[in-house]
Amino acid sequence: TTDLKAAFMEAIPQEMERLKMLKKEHGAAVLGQVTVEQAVGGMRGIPALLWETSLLDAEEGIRFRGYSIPELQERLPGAKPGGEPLPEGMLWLLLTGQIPTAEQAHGVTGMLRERSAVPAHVQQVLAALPSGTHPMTQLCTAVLALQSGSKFAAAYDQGVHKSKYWEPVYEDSMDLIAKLPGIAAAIYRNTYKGGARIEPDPSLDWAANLAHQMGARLAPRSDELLCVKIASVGSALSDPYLSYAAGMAGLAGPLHGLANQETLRWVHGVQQELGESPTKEQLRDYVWATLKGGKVVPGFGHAVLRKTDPRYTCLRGFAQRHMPEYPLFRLVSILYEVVPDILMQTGKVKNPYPNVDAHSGVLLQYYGITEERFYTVLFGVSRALGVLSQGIWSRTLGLPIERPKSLTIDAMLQHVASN
Ligand code: CMX
Repeated sequence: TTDLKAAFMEAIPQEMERLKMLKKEHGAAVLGQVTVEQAVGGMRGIPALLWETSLLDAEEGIRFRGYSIPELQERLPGAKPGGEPLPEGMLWLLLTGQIPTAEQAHGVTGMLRERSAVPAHVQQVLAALPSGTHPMTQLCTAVLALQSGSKFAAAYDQGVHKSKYWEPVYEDSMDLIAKLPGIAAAIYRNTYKGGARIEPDPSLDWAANLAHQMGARLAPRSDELLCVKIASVGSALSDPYLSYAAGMAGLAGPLHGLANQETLRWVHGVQQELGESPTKEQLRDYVWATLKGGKVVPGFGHAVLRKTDPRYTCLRGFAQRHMPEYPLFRLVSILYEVVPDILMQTGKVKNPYPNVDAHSGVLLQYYGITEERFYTVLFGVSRALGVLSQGIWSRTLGLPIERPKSLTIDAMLQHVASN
C-alpha cells in the first residue's frame, strides 16, 4: 500500500501484543534506581518513559526505529535520486517501523498536500500580532489557533470510545504536520517580508514547499537543506495541537532549541570582534571570556549525549560538500577544534562536543535565510514528525497520563535518614 494510514493500521496489532506481553511478563522488572542527585538534577537519565519512535544513546546519538542518521541518509528515498532523504519517508518509518519505497514516500507527500491549507483565521491571528513578536511565540499561537479544528477534541466531546482515540489523533497529527510549512512560511513573511504571502506549489514536496513559500531568492539546494534539517526529529505528548504547542514552548528556551539562534548570534559576535579569520589563540581567549562572563558557549554540550552529535556531523558533511570555502563554515570548523578542549578544562562540562545547534544556523545563512530569530521555528517544524508520530502511538497503545512524583527537600532527607 502507499496509504500511510493503512500501513500504520497494519502495524497496530503486533505492537499492542508486544506491549501486553511486556506488562504481563516483566511488569515488576526494575529499570533503574533514582538517586537524590537525579531528583534535584532535572530527572536526568531516569529511565521512566515508553518511547517507540527513537532512542538516544549517550555514545552514539539518536537512532530512529533502530536506524542511525547516516544509515537513514543511505536508505530513505530522496526527493531526487541520491538526494537528501524526504521527510515524508521519515514520517512513514516513524509510524510504521518500515523503510518506505519512493512510491510510499510520495504517497505521503500527496496526502499532506491535500491537508495543507492554513485556515484564514490562523493567518489573521498571526497578522494581528505585534511585528516584534518572537517567531516561536508566533508558532505556538498559530498552532493553538488551529486547535479549534481538532478532530480529537470533537470526538472526545462526543464520547468516543478510548480504543478509537488513535484515529482522530492520527488525523489531527497529519493535518498539523501538513499545515506547518504554510504556518512557518507565514510567520517568516509576516516578520521579515512585509506580510505578502506566496501560495504553495502543488508540484512540490513538503519541505520544498516550505522553502518555496518562504520565498525570496533562496539559493538552489535550500530545499535540500531543509530536507536535511527537517529529517532531524525529536520529543513531547496528548490533543495534538495543545501538546505540540506545549512542546514548542519548551523548545523556545535558550538552553534547548533556541540555542540555534543563540549560536549564530555568538558566532557573529566572534566575527565582529575578531574579523573573518581569527587565529585559534584569539578564539580561545574569546571562549574563555564567554565562560568567565557566566554564560554558556551555545551549541556545545548535551544533557544525554557524550560524543559529537550525529546531527552536527550530518550537517557538517552537507557543508563540506556544498560550501567548503564559506567563511562562516570555516569559523565553525575551527571552533570545533578549539572549544571542546576549553570546556574540558572547566572540569565540570560533561559533554564538551558540539550539538546540532552549533551548525544549523551557518547553513541557513549560506542559503539566504539570515534571520536567526526564525531558526527555532524550522527546528520546531521538523520536530513535529517525531513528536506527533509518538503521540499517535501513545494513544494507540492506550498509555496512561504521565505523572512523575515530586518530593520536598524534607521528604528526601527523611527518606535518606530512614534507610
Ligand atoms: N558552555 C558553558 N558551560 C556549559 C556548557 C557550555 N556549552 N555545557 C555545560 N556547561 C556547564 C553547565 O552550565 C553546568 O554548569 P553549573 O554546574 O555551573 O551549572 C556544568 O557545565 C555541567 O553541565 P552538564 O551536566 O555538562 O550539562 P547539562 O546536562 O546540565 O546541560 C545543556 C546540557 C545542553 C543545557 C548545556 O550543555 C548547555 O547549556 N549548552 C549550551 C546551550 C546549547 O547548545 N543547547 C542546545 C542543546 C541541544 C539540544 O537541545 O538538542
